[in-house]
Amino acid sequence: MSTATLKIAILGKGAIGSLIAYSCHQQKLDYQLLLKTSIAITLDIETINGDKALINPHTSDIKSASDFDVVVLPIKAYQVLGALQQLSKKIKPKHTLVLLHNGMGTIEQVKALYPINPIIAGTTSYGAYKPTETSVKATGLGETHLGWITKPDDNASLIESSVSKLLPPNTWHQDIRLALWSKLTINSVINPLTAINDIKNGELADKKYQQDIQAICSEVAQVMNAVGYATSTEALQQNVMKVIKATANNYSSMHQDISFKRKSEIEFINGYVGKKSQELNISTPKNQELFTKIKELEG
Ligand code: KPL
Repeated sequence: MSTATLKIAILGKGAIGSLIAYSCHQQKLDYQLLLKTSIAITLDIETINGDKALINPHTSDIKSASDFDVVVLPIKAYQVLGALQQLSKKIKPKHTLVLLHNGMGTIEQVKALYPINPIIAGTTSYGAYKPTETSVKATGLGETHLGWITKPDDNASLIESSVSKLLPPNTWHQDIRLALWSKLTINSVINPLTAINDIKNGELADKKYQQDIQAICSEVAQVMNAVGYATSTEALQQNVMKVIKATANNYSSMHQDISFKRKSEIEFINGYVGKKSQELNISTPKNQELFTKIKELEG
């Protein structure tokens, strides 16, 4: 394994997966896109600066992927397990798995399937959407938080430098779970409230939503404290309000999922808060209420 030969596989051609493919293309990295079928595709990318590019990534059928060192999973949380099962014949214990999605709960699933593999978990605030099947428009230059869940004995820094090229700038965390909880709180508030009220993120700054926001943050703070992360309702709320302002013009991913009648990530967001709270005997009725409402909207 050397930097020049580190082979990257990217699962799917979702918005973030396509941005990663573009990043690999620009930096001339050795990469392939793993798709359900290995059809030739041209991805039409528009960056945040308005630059446009057409790229023809090397694609492989997920079941007959060429060799790789690192597989990046920029897919929805509920797709992770199924995708890894489909890839199971190709995944060897030395392969690094990179989880990159909203919500929590997949680390436990992946560790159960691949107890030996190096695993990186991450969260990114890059924004992008797909106006068509093969076009991607970046809506925000974000930052990426990454950390090892299972660190390999060898080559960790080589893998880190390679993964750091995908969606820079990056912060590597000793304990990525804290960063994941922080993002989970943001998503527990913004995603269901924007979807239920059919609004853009920025509208959540209105006075009428503050009681709900406080209730969600208070429940998440109790769960976080119980799992060992000292925080307060106020600290979480302040952070959520910052993101509401920074992403004021966006429709959240859950708003988009519900509007386009797609499955949402609610089970891995407010559902995860609910699951953890049950294990810890903490009551989280607001998160439960939002979970139920989104499930009804999913139909
Ligand atoms: O991650 C997001 C999402 O929409 O899923 C936020 C941060 C809420 C931005 O819209």
